[in-house]
Amino acid sequence: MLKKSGKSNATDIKKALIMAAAEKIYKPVLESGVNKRFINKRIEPLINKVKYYVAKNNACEDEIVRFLKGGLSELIDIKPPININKNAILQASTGHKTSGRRVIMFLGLPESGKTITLAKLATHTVLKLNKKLALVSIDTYRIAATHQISTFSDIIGVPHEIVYHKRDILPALDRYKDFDFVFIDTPSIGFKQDIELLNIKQYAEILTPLYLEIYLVLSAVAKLKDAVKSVKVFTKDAELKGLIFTQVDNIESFDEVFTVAAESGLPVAYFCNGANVPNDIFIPDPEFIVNRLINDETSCSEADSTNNFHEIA
Ligand SMILES: Nc1nc2c(ncn2[C@@H]2O[C@H](COP(=O)(O)OP(=O)(O)O)[C@@H](O)[C@H]2O)c(=O)[nH]1
Ligand SMILES: [Mg+2]
Repeated sequence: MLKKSGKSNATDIKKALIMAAAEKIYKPVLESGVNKRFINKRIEPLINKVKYYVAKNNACEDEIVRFLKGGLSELIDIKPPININKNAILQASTGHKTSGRRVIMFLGLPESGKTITLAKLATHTVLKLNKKLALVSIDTYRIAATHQISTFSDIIGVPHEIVYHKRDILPALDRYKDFDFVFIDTPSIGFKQDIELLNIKQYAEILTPLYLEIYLVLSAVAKLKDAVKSVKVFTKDAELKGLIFTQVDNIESFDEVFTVAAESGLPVAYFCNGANVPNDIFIPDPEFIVNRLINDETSCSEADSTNNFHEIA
């Protein structure tokens, strides 16, 4: 057998080192829980491209790492309905106008953080962006829920309505037709509560002509299986605009967040990182999610992510 020259040995070692660096990035993705179909369709082509570049000997480690991170970031779409970042203050004060009233509904499993998220977003919208907003709750299952929404409306000084019957929802919204936003809080629904799911679906259907925007609120601490299932269940009953992940302050790994966002193809609107209203909400950056998924220690912090500006969708 021919002995390898010193030069080709060095090249092989370099290639192996580059592949090891690449593997450090894509391995957590393969192990994140994303399904096989998604891996075959979206992840394998990225890995194959990396292998090709390395085999052709025309890439260095930095380039490969950047390429992979960029490719993974592209799998996450970020689209907040309302820009709550710093620059938004500027937008509001220069009279940036949205086109007509927008109706936004928050759906999700029990305790996923719907009401708290609505409260955070409402506070930013009213106090930071100076928008006219009303709150409507169709969560009439629990007395505490109606109390929660009325107390909160009083705090930020916005009108609110509790709607008990489907026939009352359009007249209620009509009272706020010259408003910029109406946020709708909904009852917590489990997977198996078919009647309640149907009820929400019927509300959504009534509100479809008003270009209802529905966001699914998911707890990042939920089991992956449950999160995937709730996306499935809720997309069956309503057309979702995007996802909001709460409790990201309570997770170490971003496996679930990445998997649910990438696999569903639904845009991520916000991350919530605490129960503090209104501060614990921010618009994440796709790179922030990827860096937390692969545990990159040099990755950007939440603060960096918060500073990244995203246009209003
Ligand atoms: N640590 C943490 N707790 C949160 C977050 N969002 C909501 N919570 C808590 O989760 C619980 C349920 O929130 P709530 O908005 O009432 O949930 P809902 O049933 O979906 O309306 C409350 O105790 C909140 O304080 C978050 O981002 N981080
Ligand atoms: Mg609630």
